[in-house]
Amino acid sequence: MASKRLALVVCISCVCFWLLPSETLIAQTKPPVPAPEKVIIDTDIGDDVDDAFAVGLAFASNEVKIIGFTSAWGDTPLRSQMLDRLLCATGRSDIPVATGIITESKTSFSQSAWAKAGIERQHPDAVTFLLDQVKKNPGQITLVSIAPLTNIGAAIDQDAQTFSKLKRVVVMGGSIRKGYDTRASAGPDPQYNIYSDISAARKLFLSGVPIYLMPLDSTIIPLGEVMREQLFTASTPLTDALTLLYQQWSQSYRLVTPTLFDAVPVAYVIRPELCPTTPLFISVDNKRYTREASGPANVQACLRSDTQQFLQFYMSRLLTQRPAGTEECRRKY
Ligand SMILES: [Ca+2]
Repeated sequence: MASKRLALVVCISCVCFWLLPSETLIAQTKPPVPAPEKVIIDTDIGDDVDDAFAVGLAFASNEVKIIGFTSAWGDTPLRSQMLDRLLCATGRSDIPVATGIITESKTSFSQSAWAKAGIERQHPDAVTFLLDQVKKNPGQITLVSIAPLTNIGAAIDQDAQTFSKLKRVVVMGGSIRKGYDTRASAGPDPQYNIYSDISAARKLFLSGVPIYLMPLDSTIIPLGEVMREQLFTASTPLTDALTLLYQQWSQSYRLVTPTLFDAVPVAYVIRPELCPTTPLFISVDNKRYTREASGPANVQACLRSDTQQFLQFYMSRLLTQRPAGTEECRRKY
């Protein structure tokens, strides 16, 4: 009996010995998984609802590692409070939130009721946070800008050399050949994120940092009723939050169909083929337009996107994610 057991052990050892090299070989031949892209998201979340939909896409995507949020424009402390609540609800309270420069804003903070139900606390300064993170990760950080550019202009003023060590800035902003009215004959318009702080926008365009621009030309992507219903009945902590934010936005702005402007730059970071870019030289004129001019390219601009492809990608991400907050978080809110 003992000799049979010994024979079995020897046999298993032999099998393991012969399996080991092939498993090692498989491990060696697997394509390496690229490291997640380090991103900071500068957002005016709470006014239009597309920022929340954009943040949702980032949460649902392993290709990005969010190393922080900076709140931008208007009531930035309340935006930080809103981000805290959203992070808690989705189990992402590990992500730092920093508060940007408070400005006057004529835009309604449509989701303020949801934001105010969050918990007030002190946050670090956004400009300092951004520059500190760039110093710690030179050449590695993608700044996703989905708000007026005030924090970015201030960061350039404070330390242009450090700012230049960003890997790139991916911006929702501008209007090159098309505007808010998407008919080709209507032409471009001054765009909100640019005209709200023209001085800051000019500083960014002159900064020398690689800029990937997602203007109105490629970001007017409506989220129609059928897809909204799919999202709003998915019953995940993220989609539940988006449902309430959508309802507050819809009631405040008297609108039904949101446009996913800000989700496009986030999608671009994850799947650049969704928004192919063209090199252009862009400047901001005195009438607040982003104009093409002759000169060495200072941006890569996405002038056209495929709405159906984008929405297919977006919905597949949002419908398969399952991030959930902790019990402590559920008690807090
Ligand atoms: Ca925004």
